[in-house]
Amino acid sequence: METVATVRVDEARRQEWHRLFAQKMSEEHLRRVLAIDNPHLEAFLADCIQLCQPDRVEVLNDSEEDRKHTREMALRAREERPLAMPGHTYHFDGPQDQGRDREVTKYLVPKGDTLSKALRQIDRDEGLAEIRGLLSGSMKGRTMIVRFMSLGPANSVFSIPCVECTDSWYVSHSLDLLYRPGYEFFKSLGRVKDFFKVLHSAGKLTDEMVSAEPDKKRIYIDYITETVYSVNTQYAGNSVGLKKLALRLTIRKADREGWLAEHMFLMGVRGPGGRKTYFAGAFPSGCGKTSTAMLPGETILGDDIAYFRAINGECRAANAEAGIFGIIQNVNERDDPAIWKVLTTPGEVVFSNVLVKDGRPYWLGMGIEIPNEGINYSGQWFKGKRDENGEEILPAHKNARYAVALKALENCDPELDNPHGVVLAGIMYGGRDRRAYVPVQQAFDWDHGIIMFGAALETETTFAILETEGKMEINLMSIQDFVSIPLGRYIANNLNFAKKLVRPPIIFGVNYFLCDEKGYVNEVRDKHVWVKWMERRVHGEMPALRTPTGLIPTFEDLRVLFREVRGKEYTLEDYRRQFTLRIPENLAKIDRVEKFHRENVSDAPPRLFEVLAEQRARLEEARAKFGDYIAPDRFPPE
Ligand code: SPV
Ligand code: MN
Repeated sequence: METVATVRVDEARRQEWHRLFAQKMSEEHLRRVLAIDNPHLEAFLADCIQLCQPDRVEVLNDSEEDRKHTREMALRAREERPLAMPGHTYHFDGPQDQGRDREVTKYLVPKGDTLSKALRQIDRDEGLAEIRGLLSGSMKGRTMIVRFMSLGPANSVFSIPCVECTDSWYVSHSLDLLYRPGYEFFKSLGRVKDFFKVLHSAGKLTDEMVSAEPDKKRIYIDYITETVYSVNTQYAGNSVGLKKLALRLTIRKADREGWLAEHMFLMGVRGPGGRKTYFAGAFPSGCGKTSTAMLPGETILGDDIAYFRAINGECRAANAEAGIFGIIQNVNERDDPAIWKVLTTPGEVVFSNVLVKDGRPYWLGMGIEIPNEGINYSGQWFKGKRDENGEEILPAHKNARYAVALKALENCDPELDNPHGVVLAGIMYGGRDRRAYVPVQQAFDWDHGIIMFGAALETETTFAILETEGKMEINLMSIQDFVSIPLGRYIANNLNFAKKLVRPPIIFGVNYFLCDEKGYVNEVRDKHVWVKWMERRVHGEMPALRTPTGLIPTFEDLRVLFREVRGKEYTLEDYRRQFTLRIPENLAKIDRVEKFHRENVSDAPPRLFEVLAEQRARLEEARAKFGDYIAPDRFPPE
């Protein structure tokens, strides 16, 4: 089968493609393609056109005029509808298209190549035949929109040029909100071959303008040609190829080139004297990722995907994206003032899968009474409505989202587009762990942090059961779904990265979910205290106590920080409740982590098992001396 990679470019073929483009594009748009002058790009566009057979092709550039055109077309096509607030719109995905779809997202693997068993995959020839069959003629009667974007700031060491062809104006609009424009960037690149390509078609649509054939939804990733194919889906995590689909390609690219692509936020944390220190953080969904990045008074540089490069011995970090596609559930005025403001004042926002009534959007946990009827992704909705399986349909989907540009936020960090990124001082990993890890601790060194907080990152799959072991799921570095290279190799790349750095970022483990018999040992906003402590630690400013699992804050420092940050009196009782070392729970965690890696990560680096064994030995030694539960104030200074 002929695909982009196998096309041999000769001038006669180029002339044929140009004639094809001329049939589908306006003169101005044809000129835009020719101005890039890249036969590899032209081959991709010609392939998309011949395969999907759109009536027209629009090639958009970086201009405000084209952004406006996309917004207008999304409304005209009824993929989005206006809300009462100026600039706000809403979009629905079909009932079976409300999230990333692991089942139908697969790697295309050529014969003779192997990927980790844990990754969903399909033979490349078979998969290409299937998805190209589904895409065949899918844009008849429609417009194909060609978008050029840059992952990472454009014209920088971080940038990855991307082109997405789609028949969805909602997808085009999402690209504008979430990524940096890349048309001029493409023009500056010459005839490069290395760029990411995405071909998306929403497929057949219902009267409500949602994908009508969810059983034919497929999302296939061809790492050989760095191409993503997506069909019969609209949910942005499946259709905006630059998000998690491109992340899978990026992890392979970073592996080849010796840098890291991570599922992390980036934030600036204020310290004494107004200084600002940059942190990255990895948390599985629903574990406090965006709320950490959005802490009031701090700045946000990114909320989902970060690139790290070693440059002159420094770890420099940049956001792959320029916007937020955030979970809206539980966003409320008290806990998330910055995002609340954007969602309730004029400006460009796309809401998806919320409830709409009288031109206003509603979502779960917004802290305001939700109407008893309205429209949502199920159509006309009323309280008590059930789906065909008899399940009650909630007013808004739990995975309802908002898309906004980061620049719309008051707390957006001014370094967002710095082509050199920012110097990263710290990294935090956090899961949902009721039993073992203390709320915050610093790793002894890079390897200890990468293994004990990153590779050992666990999260609870059910919230109900406290006692039972085995309800924890490992989601290493919170990126497991997207790791497109062998998992052990990915861990080894993380371990080795520090060797290129003079002062590697300090690694911390956080746990916002520790419980005792009375419930959570912390309040939601206590995380701000931990973040401030980390900021002080990376500047060597507060002493710590040395426990078998990491370095923890002293009671005295926390008293000061709780007063400063939260205006709260912090007691020795609070401290002991939160920071008592639980030896049996920590040993059980090590057992689970070791079992996971022995069973699932055939190429796990030997260092991983050494670090686990060292921590086990430290815990056993402490137990022999002090018993199973050790109050924090018994540990010595570091
Ligand atoms: C996530 O689920 O981690 C997201 C949203 O950031 S999605 O675009 O669906 O990946
Ligand atoms: Mn994410």
